[in-house]
Amino acid sequence: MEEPQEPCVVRTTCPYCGVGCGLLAEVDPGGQAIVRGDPDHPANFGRLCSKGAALAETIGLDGRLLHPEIDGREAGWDEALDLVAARFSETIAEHGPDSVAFYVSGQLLTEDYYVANKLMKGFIGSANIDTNSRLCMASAVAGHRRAFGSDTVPGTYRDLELADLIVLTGSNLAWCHPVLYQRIAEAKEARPQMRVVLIDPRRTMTADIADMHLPIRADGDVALFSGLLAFLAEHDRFDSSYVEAHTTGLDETLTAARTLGLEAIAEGTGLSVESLAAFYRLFADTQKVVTVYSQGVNQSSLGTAKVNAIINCHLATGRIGKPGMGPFSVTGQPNAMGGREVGGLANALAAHMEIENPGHRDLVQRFWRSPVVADRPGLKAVDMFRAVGDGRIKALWIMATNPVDSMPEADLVEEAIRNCPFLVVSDVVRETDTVRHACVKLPAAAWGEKDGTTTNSERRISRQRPFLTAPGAARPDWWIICEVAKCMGFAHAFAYRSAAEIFAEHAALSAFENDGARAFDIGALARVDQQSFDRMQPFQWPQPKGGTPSETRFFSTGGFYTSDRKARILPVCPKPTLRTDAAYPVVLNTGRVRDHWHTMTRTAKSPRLSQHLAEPFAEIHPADARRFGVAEADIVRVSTARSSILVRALLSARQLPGTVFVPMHWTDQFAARARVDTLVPALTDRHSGQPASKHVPVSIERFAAAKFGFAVLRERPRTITAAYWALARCEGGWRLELALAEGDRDSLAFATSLFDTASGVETLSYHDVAAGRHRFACFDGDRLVGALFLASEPVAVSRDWACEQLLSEHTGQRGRMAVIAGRPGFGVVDRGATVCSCFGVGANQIAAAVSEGCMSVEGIGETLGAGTNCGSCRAEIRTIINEHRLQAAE
Ligand SMILES: Nc1nc2c(c(=O)[nH]1)N[C@H]1C(S)=C(S)[C@@H](COP(=O)(O)OP(=O)(O)OC[C@H]3O[C@@H](n4cnc5c(=O)[nH]c(N)nc54)[C@H](O)[C@@H]3O)O[C@H]1N2
Ligand SMILES: Nc1nc2c(c(=O)[nH]1)N[C@H]1C(S)=C(S)[C@@H](COP(=O)(O)OP(=O)(O)OC[C@H]3O[C@@H](n4cnc5c(=O)[nH]c(N)nc54)[C@H](O)[C@@H]3O)O[C@H]1N2
Ligand code: SF4
Ligand SMILES: [Mo]
Repeated sequence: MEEPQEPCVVRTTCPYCGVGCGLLAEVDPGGQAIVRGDPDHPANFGRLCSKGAALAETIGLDGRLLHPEIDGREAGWDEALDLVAARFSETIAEHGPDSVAFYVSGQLLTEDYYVANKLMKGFIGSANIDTNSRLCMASAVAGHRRAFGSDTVPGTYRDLELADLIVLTGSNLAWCHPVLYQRIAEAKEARPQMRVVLIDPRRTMTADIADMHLPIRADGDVALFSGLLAFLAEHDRFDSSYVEAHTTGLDETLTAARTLGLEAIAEGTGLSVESLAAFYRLFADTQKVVTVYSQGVNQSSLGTAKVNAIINCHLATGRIGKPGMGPFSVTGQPNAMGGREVGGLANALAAHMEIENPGHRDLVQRFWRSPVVADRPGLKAVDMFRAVGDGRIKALWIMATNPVDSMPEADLVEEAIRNCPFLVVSDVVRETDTVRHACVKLPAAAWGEKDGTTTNSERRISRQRPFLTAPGAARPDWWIICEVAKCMGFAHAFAYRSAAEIFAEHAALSAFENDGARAFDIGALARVDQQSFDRMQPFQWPQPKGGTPSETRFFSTGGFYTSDRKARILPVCPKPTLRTDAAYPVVLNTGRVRDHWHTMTRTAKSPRLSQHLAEPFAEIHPADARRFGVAEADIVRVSTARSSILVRALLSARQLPGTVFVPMHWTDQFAARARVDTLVPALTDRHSGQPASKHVPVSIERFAAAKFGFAVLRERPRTITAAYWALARCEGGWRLELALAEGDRDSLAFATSLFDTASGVETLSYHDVAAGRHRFACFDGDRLVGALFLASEPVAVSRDWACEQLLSEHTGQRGRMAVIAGRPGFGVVDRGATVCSCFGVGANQIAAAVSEGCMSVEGIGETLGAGTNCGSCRAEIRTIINEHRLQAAE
């Protein structure tokens, strides 16, 4: 398991998604960070996606929280730690352990997570520690535990390459797990007989590799997979010896599933009887099937039922834990899985043990030598913030998550933490919608500076290693937590000197009195010291004492972690809870875009990543747009009774009629009013407590903009007084999309408020009053300070070209007037919206190459370079080629 490192090049792991790609990171002699894919890492074998490839652009210190702050003033660590410990201790002394809480994150490293959980459950004595994984993986965890008796992902990434059929349901793999998508795409190219089915209400970019796309109605999955179980029975596809030996519950489950006829399933899913039958036949006739699922499954009030409906089909056919077969929950965050291992959820203990189990509590307490162990589950995220809101929780510590933007009922969450008597936030960024409310801000070390481990979707534990020094007073999260624990009087149990020592303890606990009773066992690492920790190679669990590293799968021959060692096939109820009505007739679906990560605290630092989709939007089917009087590029208001947001309308036939899609990413830091979670009610799954973030009844209406605008600016504007705005970084400065409401300032006043027109700045302007067009450009010598284009209709100026003007020299009147003209000069091509972030290739360039006869993704790669680095844009390139073909055929 040991291998020497190349000098100066550090082997580490990507801090974004749960694929867990290995990276090679270094700082070149000029001080520039360089990040590449690690060719030897078994998750990616050198591949990267656009986000991983742009990591070096996101590690700058602008916006970093560099020192502890108390009530807005800079403080030393001693003062900050003493205060946090004192306020938590006082609150506990006065109101009991359940009056305090931690809200943590799948973006913590395992070692950070382990000590946070140990402090809360074993020393404070409450289980009020929950994590943003509640919004992400909780339904998968609950489904696994119900079916397998443990939270165990049976398969491996290799299964995705070995399968003959991959069913992707509720997963936009092309954008959210791009390297897994690339691995499947390559496997399919090598073995064209491999089939891919995509089940998603939207025709996402993932459809590019799908042989069949089933545009399922919101929450139709339970009915779909129940129908599949009945079909498999009818066509005699069950593996009766597996079912007999290793499962219980098939008969009842089948009886329940059979109550639904194909017609009713068609009704519940919105799919035709023919396409249902085609999918069922394909599944029935293919032995090697992997069903991959993600947030379209988990984030639902039926999330756990969906997970069990999927697992039922795999158990009944014995297609589990064998090469190329199994249900496969892909994790979102880099360490979602590690958090589950340490028991970071409020209803778990540590090392996959159960809080309700007295034997487990006793074991953990003896191992920790702790005064208490929480003896009942704590509050899950939604309930936790409610308890903050009504004053039951009086001291809250948030680490590595931004709940003011990512929790449902986000305005209530903000209100709750604003009024919380004592709020501590550990973050790497100084100003987020959450950090701004903290009494105490604690500066955490960021990716590149941190040392520890993460576990990816295939149970592979990899090292994150530092290659940069932590700036200012920033410290690793584990250190911060341990120092607070020491100040609270628990020094003996938190005296770790390194992440390696914490990891060794975590490994030892996983093996402690285990003897095969618990799936999670990494006892082989229990004696890891600093040297072997530093050399640790990525490995999959389990890795019990004495084991040698190998590829591991679970359950091919049973061995479940239930009392009788059998899996549970479980009846599921397909009744959707979603109700649209006349006032809120459209289903809002939320999720991710290719080049942004969650609340954009890191990806928004990269100009490259900010160009792909530079403002918040609602994807609307053209028929709905007609129905609601919305035109392309209008601003639309999306509303519930609770709140409303303003976003750009993108008309798209990829959207199912009656639904809109809005990304989760835009916050108050980057847009006027686009926090989509202010619309989402806190409706949760009854087993998992996971909120239904994908299905919200809403209304949409056109926002009557008095003026539309676009601006480029060298400096970030201090205030923007427009009803709609969205800021994004570009090379050389910022780009700003705008819409002014009737009654907002007039054009000139608005332009003046936007630019810092210090003395010496020359302003050119152009006005066509009749047409309602106004343009302003401010120059400082030869350099553009900013340009603003206002019009009565959506501004048609080339964004890409306008951004470039910030970098160009503008000599003479002619050069400056070209900016005011708002378009490239003669002979200069407008590249159009960025498609390939790596090489900055735009849609217009690709379309031009296609018109010149370049009809393949490879051809575009050869001509323009696009798609040849990380490959994340290959599906979009293919779409442009196909659209061109269609147009040519019309
Ligand atoms: N670029 C990027 N990648 C990321 C992230 C990111 O922020 N940006 N975040 C990471 C994290 S933490 C996570 S959890 C993952 C999430 O990864 P995914 O789950 O793949 O991403 P989402 O966009 O949230 O949702 C997936 C799809 O579910 C579909 N869906 C909605 N409702 C239903 C339904 O009822 N049934 C079915 N079958 N489908 C439905 C949506 O239309 C959407 O296309 O991504 C990870 N990777
Ligand atoms: N409507 C809707 N809502 C959703 C979702 C959805 O699909 N739709 N998805 C949900 C899902 S799956 C998820 S995972 C969540 C994600 O939501 P969040 O976790 O709230 O989003 P992030 O932007 O990843 O927040 C991470 C924070 O941690 C900080 N940070 C980064 N690294 C470190 C570190 O090393 N230490 C510390 N202390 N801080 C650090 C970042 O600056 C940032 O402020 O959103 C959920 N909310
Ligand atoms: S797929 Fe992309 S975001 Fe995910 S781990 Fe790999 S490089 Fe990072
Ligand atoms: Mo997630």
